Amino acid sequence: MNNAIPHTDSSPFTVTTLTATDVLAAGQGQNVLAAIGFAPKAAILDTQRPVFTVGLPLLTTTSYTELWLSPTPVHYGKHASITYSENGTVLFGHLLLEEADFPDFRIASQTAYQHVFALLQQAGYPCLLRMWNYFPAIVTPQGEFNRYQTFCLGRQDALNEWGNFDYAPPAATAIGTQQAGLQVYFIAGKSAGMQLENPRQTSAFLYPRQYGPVSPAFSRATVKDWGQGKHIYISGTTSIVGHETLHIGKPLLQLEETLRNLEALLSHGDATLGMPARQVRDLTQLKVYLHDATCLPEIQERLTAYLAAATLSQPTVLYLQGDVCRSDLMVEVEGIYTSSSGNSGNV
Ligand code: 3EB
Repeated sequence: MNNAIPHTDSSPFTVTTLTATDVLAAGQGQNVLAAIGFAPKAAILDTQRPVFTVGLPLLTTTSYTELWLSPTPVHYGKHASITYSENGTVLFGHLLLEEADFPDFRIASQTAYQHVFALLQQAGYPCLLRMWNYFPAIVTPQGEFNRYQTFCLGRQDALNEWGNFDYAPPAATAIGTQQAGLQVYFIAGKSAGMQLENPRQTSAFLYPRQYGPVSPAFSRATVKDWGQGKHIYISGTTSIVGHETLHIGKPLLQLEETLRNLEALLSHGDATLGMPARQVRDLTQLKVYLHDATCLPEIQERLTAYLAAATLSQPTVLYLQGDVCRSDLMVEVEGIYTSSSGNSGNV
């Protein structure tokens, strides 16, 4: 945990993790792109800036804040349901919708993404780089489909409407919460990132129809070259090989398959695009989502041992309780690489 953020390259932001409890006060006097707390309840903490909590229980610490800082001054704005920040190079946006305000969940999802696409076009940041999506009862059936599939339908409706929009599927997370509200946050740039897929996994946008009426519109990772320094944004990665879930009912084996997927993705990325991080242990931060908190000890022990071989620094690891988008998956891991954010260790 570190408060002083050295900016040693020209990338437009760094992500630092703090154990600070006061999310609103975090980053005072600095150029804050976003401050994200992880807490039992999702909330907008500042109506003028993307300062908010994600409603997922922390499993190994009582407080955790991600501070997204810019080396240059930040401007703030609002568009429809979105509160955003931008520094001329990157835009960060956040929205939290009440489902009860919409006729159904498909329309809530469509509306969220309409707001996102409209903002990006208006603000001049046409290229989505990374998305996070959180909403309750993710695998619960509702009518013909489950709610993750319904979410994908609504997102696709918005994409179809913005058909001439410059869209390459960004890396994305979709995780189930235990509370009301569709929460979405994202980053976008003025020029595109590079889309990276995993040779061990079917691209999600090519998934066969058995997983839902439309394919999920995301890629396994976005690699963004900001000029001097590259960032890596890795989607939630889980125990899927090809398009099939492996190791059903065995969380530890699912973690190991997930790590194989992450390593394969990073080495494929290095061979094809050149990567600033070639192994999982080189990443800046990992987020581990567990469906069932009772498997935390075995998962944490295995992942800690896996990362222990790192010589210089290790990723910060955040353990959260959240539901994966298939009911047979117990664990999901996402990763990010940003330069010199000065953090290390487990929380
Ligand atoms: C989304 O936006 C991302 O089906 O393999 C994350 C990670 C997601 C893995 C998968 C799906 C998968 O729809 C959801």
